This record gives sequence, C-alpha cells and structure tokens, in this order.
Amino acid sequence: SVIMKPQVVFVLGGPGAGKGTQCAKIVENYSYTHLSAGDLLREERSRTGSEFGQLIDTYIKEGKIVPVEITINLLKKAMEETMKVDEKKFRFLIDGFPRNQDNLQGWNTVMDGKADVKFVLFFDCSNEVCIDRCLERGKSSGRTDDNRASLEKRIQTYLQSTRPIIEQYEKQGKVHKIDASRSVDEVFADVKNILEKES
Ligand code: UP5
Ligand code: MG
Repeated sequence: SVIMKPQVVFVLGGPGAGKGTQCAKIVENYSYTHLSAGDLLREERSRTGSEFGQLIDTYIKEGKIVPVEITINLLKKAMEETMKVDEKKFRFLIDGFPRNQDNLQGWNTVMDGKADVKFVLFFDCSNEVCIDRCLERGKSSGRTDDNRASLEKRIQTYLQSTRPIIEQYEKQGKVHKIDASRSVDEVFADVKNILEKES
C-alpha cells in the first residue's frame, strides 16, 4: 500500500480565539487528527521523568514560546504514532504552531519534504475577546496561564512573534482568515466552507 505524506493545516490565532474548540468540531465532521502543540507541551510537562517539565512550566506561565527542538519532537512523534496506528490518518490539524520564527525554522528543518502544509486557518479576534474568554475559562480550567498577568504576556507574544508568521503565510496566499469573535456555530460554518473548497 502507498504510505501517504502527512497533509497539514496550521491552526493559528490569539490565546482563546477558539482554535481548540473549532479543531474539535472539525474532527467530528472530517477526517483530520487534531494535534495541539500546547496540549502536547502540557502533557510533556506532567510526564514522569521528563527532562523538560520545569522549563515548559516556566515558559507557559510567562507566555513565552518553548524552544522548537522540544515542540517539534512532540509533534513529529504524535504524527508518526497516529500514522503507524492507521495509515489512512494522514491529515493533521496542527493547532497553535508555528508561533515564531524559531518554530518555523525548526519545522522547515525537521519536516522539509516529510509533510505538506496545505493552508492556514487563522482565527482572528480582538485582544479583549481573547482575554475575556481565557479569564472565563480560567475559573475552571486549572491552566496556569489563564490569569490576567500571564494573559498580558501571551497577547504580547502573539502580537510580536506569531502575527508575523501568519503574515508570511498570507503573502504565500495560504491563509484563510476567519472572524472568530462570533458564536462557535457561526465560526464553524465558515470553517466548513473553507474545508469543502480546499478538499
Ligand atoms: N470559546 C471558544 N470559541 C468561542 C466562541 N466562538 N464564542 C465564545 N466562546 C468561545 O477557547 C477558549 C475559551 O473560549 C474556551 O472556554 C471556549 O469554550 C471559549 P479554545 O478553543 O480553548 O481557544 P484556543 O484558541 O485553543 O485557546 P488557547 O488558550 O488554547 O490558546 P493559546 O494559543 O494561548 O494556548 P496553547 O495551548 O496553544 O499554548 C499555551 C502556551 O504553550 C503558549 O502560551 C506557549 O507558552 C506554549 N506553546 C509553545 O511554547 N509552543 C507551541 O508551539 C505551542 C504552545
Ligand atoms: Mg488551545
């Protein structure tokens, strides 16, 4: 049988823009595997014997971007394991990555020729909406970065480091920008339209 090259959609947007929420809805309706870089890092942070636990913990609280060597290995391993279990699962939503130039370089170095980046879903909404959603979630999420101090840093990092990455993909004509300030269902209606056109 033919082993398919992973087909990747990067899912980007500010903290709390709804990346994870929309990815979960995509997975319900389409044959994609959702890999959240943030979730993989949080999992690695809590893995017994991880040499990176403390570093990841500090970076996440500070809203800083973890060195790509760590993140790319987690992503690569997750993709390989998914395809090993089921070779038909070669479509991936990579959520919350690449967030800066270091991430992008790491991806290009490690994944060059090994995966195709098809397009970017960009969930766009105001910083105020992002902050409000994360603070609301923070009442029960247990996330160490859903507090006002961490959120200010997450927003700064997003504006300074991640927006330029989205702009680079924009110049390549690869970005689908979606107004993420609306209801979950309204946002998903746009997502569906994009996925139908792209497939
Ligand atoms: N919600 C969602 N959609 C809504 C809607 N349309 N209307 C109203 N409410 C909506 O949603 C956030 C909250 O809003 C939820 O309560 C949801 O119900 C509600 P969610 O879908 O979780 O949004 P998401 O964009 O996924 O928000 P998240 O907080 O996960 O985004 P971040 O990008 O900040 O977090 P991530 O987990 O990706 O990264 C965390 C940290 O990990 C980073 O700050 C960084 O330190 C580190 N990291 C790296 O270093 N490298 C990486 O590659 C990735 C992460
Ligand atoms: Mg998320």
